[in-house]
Amino acid sequence: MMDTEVELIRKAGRIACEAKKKAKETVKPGQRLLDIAQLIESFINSMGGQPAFPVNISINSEAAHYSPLADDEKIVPEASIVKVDLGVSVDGYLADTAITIDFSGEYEDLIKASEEALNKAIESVSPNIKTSLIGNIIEKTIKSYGYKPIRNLSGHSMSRYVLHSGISIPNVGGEILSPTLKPPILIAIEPFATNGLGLVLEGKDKTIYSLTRQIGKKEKKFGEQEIDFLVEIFNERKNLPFTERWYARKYSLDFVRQTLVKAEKQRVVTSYPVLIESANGAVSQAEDTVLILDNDIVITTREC
Ligand SMILES: [Co+2]
Repeated sequence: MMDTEVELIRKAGRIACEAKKKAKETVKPGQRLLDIAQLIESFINSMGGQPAFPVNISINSEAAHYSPLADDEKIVPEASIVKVDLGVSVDGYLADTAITIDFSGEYEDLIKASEEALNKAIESVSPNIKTSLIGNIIEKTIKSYGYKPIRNLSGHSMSRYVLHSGISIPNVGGEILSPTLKPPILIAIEPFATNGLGLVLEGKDKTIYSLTRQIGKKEKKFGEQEIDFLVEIFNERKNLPFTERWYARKYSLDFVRQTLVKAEKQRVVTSYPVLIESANGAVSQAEDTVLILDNDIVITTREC
């Protein structure tokens, strides 16, 4: 990996680290989710990055993949547990990080469980480590608190413009054919802990999308304005996730929604339904991005 690439990866990490601080200050009961997401995303832009994906604000038993809609009126509930998961892209070089905030006074330990699991997992990372070893450590740590790791959510390797580039970092042990993390590699480790069953299911809401392929000027089955819209998304995002919010000013919200439904039917777009703990358990999440080089390990989202 070239020094210039390492620099851009670290810059993305630094911005994500600052954005996480901002999130901690901003998220409060009574605040609109829409305002929080917009504030964090604008902050990322103002620092010279772009959101790697729409800011996720997942509440209570929602584990992941809820980003406010363009006309969202939801507010952060009193006595809730809130996960903010955010990502930064600097010229396609990525950082991914998340925090959990408790407003109930009940879930301090649940948060500690995922945070300690993350810290221990990070300490264990070395070049060529097996991913199953990381999963083992996460599972053990979360169980030592009396909670369950969410077994069907995992961390992931990342490459330029690709948020999930092929290798999963499990939150449980026991995987037999486990890949090794051969440097140079960029990974996100993201333990989720719950007092529920340790399994997420897809909910009804869909708020996050990505393109499945490059869009050309002469797509069949789409009208002129639809093509302009999809090409614009491709130029800005490549295959990185996006939200209707980012386009609902230039185009009408109805047009954006209709086109996304149509594009999903044509398999030009894929969506990520909100993920909810199967027993409606409370969920905590901690996440950082780690760059594994031959002779250095950098926790990019803690460099601020
Ligand atoms: Co992630």
